Amino acid sequence: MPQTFVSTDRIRSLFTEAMSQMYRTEVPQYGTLIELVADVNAGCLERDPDLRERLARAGELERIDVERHGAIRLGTADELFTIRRLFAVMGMQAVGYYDLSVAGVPVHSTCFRPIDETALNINPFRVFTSLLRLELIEDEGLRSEAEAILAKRRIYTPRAVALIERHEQNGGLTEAEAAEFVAEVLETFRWHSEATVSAETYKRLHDAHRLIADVVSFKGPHINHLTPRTLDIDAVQARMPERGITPKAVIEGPPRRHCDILLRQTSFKALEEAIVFAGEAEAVQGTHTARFGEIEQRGVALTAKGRALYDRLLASVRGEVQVGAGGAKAGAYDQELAGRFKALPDSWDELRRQDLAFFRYSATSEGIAAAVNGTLPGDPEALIAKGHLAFSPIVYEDFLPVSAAGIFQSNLGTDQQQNYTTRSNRDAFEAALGATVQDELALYAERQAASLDAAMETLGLAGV
Ligand code: OOG
Ligand code: NI
Repeated sequence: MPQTFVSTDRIRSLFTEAMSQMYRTEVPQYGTLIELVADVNAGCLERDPDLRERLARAGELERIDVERHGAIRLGTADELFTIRRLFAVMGMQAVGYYDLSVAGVPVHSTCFRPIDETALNINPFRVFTSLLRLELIEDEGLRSEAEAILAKRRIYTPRAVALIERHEQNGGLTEAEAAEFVAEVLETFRWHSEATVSAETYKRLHDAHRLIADVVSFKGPHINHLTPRTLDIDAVQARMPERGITPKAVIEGPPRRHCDILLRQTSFKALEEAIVFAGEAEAVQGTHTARFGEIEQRGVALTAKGRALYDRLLASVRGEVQVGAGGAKAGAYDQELAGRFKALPDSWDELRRQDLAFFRYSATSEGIAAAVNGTLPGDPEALIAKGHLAFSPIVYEDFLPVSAAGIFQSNLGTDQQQNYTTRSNRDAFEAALGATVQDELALYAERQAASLDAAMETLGLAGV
């Protein structure tokens, strides 16, 4: 009898739900953040019936509070190689290369996410996945010690690996296998309060870089945050303290605008958690700071041209105002950001005309009716002007390296912004991954082109 496989989208949704449940139990403050986000989202929808209507039509209302991303940090090339195969079971592929050494964080990263539009609409859950770069540790003795510790651990259960292989061989998993797979992979992302190293080793790793201690000292790559979507990130940021949550000093990314672009995100500071060190006859207590909660608000994906303008404006703001430790100058930073970003057009039509952002085109019902009665002009601009062709923003599905660095920094105990010179090593990352990472801009460009082709065909203008 042929087996029936469940869709990769379904497995990804089961996984998202299981991770959310697990993380809320592990980090109660995250549950508080989720409640605040739900309250703010509900308020937004009440005040803005148009927004509610738009989200309802897009089928987004029911899953507004479902998490949009999480993050893990891996220790070895083998771990990265296997995580690619693991995420493939859930329809997630590596998109983009992020070099975080620019921010003094010894990792490089990619984003595992679904790529086609249908899958993104069903559940866009992504995992920002970093690989530790031990070659950036200067102390050779410490480097080889860390390598030896990492070489000994096994972060995937044997059953998870067997199910990954089954997926690869059979081309899918059955419902029962999918449920088992999700339960097994949860073990990889679970928090372990028992360190695998002694207090003394932990201290040396920690002194080299807090992040090195986080990756090397534990049994697995605990999920370090989850991130729901908010409809008003400024409101959530402002109201965190009401609920006893300390937000990072500034919201990362672009300022608040009428037409949202790229990604805005902010987090609450990582918690100090009790851990137990290994080795000694008596359990030695300590603390570790790694896990936090984050929120995100996404806007339109920018073209290479739009992105270059974004990068230039952001760099000019950061050159002018540096947010200090403890959040000094946060207000001045926000003001400068809002001011300088006036140089980036804030209307959908301008963003489109100036080729700054990606859009999804569709034939309007008026256009379809007009096409029945005669031939339409072949020029998209003319079609838009006549109301025959409509366009809507394509959502940015990826991450921003400067923002990611800010999130990392804040959760390594400081809000201080630092800028280092780049030492990127994409080839080594892809060699470890066992695949090339996909180019996010090419993915958006393809979706825009495909939507325009389809719309033109619907209007009887194929091949024009
Ligand atoms: C990942 C930080 C990056 C984001 O949203 O930009 C990130 C980490 O701290 O491991 O998640
Ligand atoms: Ni994040």
